[in-house]
Amino acid sequence: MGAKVAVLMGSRSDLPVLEKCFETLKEFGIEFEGRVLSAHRTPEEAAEFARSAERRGIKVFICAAGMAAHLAGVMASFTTLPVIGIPIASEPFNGIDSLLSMVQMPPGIPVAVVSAGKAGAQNAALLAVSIIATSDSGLSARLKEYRERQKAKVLAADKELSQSLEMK
Ligand code: RP5
Repeated sequence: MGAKVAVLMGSRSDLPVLEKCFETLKEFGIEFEGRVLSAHRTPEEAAEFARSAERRGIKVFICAAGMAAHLAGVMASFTTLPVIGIPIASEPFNGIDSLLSMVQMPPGIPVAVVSAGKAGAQNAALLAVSIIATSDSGLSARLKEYRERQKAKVLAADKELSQSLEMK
């Protein structure tokens, strides 16, 4: 079939943050490709990747980057595919720099920015699943089941806490 989601990171140092993203895409059986491509250090390669993505069957981009985090915006400038940005925390501003870079796209070229860091990595994968599920009813059903399992866990924790407090 080929990859449907492109997961890009600005540096190899971003990889540990993306574990949950890969795990979540695998959980839903979504084929993906992962690349280290930098908007600043490898601009030609990044542009070529973005330009060729649609004809290679990619449906969604996920771009993680820190510091002057331009990767998501640069990818979005070369493709009309949806682009999701994950702000990565890095020195010296702890991710505020990457967050502000990503949420300040000028009008006309959108980037959907998720939570910073590991929570964002998971949410980016789930958002990519949601986008692909708009034309895949089986995937949509699996996403609804995922939500139900999540709900059941919270309700179980709530019940357990209530019971333990009653015993005191
Ligand atoms: C960004 O600069 C990367 O996305 C990374 O988060 C940050 C630091 O990169 P390294 O110096 O660790 O390669 O481009």
